[in-house]
Amino acid sequence: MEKGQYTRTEIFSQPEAWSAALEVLTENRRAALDLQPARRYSQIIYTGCGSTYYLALAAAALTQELTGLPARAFPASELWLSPRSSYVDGKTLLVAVSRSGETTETLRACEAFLAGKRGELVTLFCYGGMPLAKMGALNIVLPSGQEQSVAQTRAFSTLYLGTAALACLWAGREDLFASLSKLPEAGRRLLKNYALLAAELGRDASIDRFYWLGSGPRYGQAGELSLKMKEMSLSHSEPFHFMEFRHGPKSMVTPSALVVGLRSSVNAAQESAVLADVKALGGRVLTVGEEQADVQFESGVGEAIRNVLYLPVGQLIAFERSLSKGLNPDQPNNLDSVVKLS
Ligand code: F1P
Repeated sequence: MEKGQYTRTEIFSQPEAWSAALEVLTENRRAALDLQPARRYSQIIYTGCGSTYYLALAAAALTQELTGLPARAFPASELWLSPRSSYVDGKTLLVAVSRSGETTETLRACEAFLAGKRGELVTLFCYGGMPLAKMGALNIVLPSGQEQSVAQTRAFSTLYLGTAALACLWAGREDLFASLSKLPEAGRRLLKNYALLAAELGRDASIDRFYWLGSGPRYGQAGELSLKMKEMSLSHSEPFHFMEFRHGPKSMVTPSALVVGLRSSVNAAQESAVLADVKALGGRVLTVGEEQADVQFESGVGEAIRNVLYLPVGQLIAFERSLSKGLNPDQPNNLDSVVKLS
């Protein structure tokens, strides 16, 4: 087996996985709408572990932005072991996201939530027949996110797209829901146009630290890309909200640092100013965004629903760095594909 064969296939097949997922979400549209979160719940909570916790962060920010309903994200272990510092009173819609559908912490969090009669559960996962698949009032399986690799790439972006679709539906934004169908083509273009740039950066051994900046609905993506860089290439990597970078982490900027800015359009000026500071300190910068960026989407898709496009090139940089260090991104150091506790 060639090192990274699975991960390469999984990264490059994301557009097809997204198309298949959108078909499943369309099939579940009525059931999702019938939950009527804005009318029936005081808050929505998203949860997962590792990658799917970062997914929960991204999904919560987007859901609150679109629906106006309070939405937060917690690691499943927090909901399971520290419910009092997590939940607030009032009927809750819990959305549990898990590639495997059998991560122990996620199952325990869902069991405790249901036992505590806190509200209703929606589950999103990639493998049918797993414990999580039967626990929700609505259970959505996205098999196109299944993958052989331990480090999530296709699973993350496909499950994330599922949460973005739910957010559009729950916000009554059928227009945004419909335009999700433009994302697979935009993803294909990104993977084609920037694979070489990602390879150059991934193979650049003069880079010894990575910072991923993202704010609002993009902070979760920053966290996920940082985790990919750690899991696949064993590199120093950290995510920050854009403006937070000046409050200390900036001290780490050297010519060997690469700062990847997942730049929005709405706050482009402020976010670009942070990246300009990094450059002035001699750090290297890669801007990713819809327009005027090193990695440019030009998707024509509304800002709220194109955050999945920030993922592919960052995943490829981590993938290429892993291979250039002689590692195998299909089987990261110390990791299993599912954390099962006794
Ligand atoms: C969650 C998870 C992954 C991580 C690793 C171990 O799995 O923590 O996020 O990358 O593979 O498992 P799941 O609940 O999403 O299946």
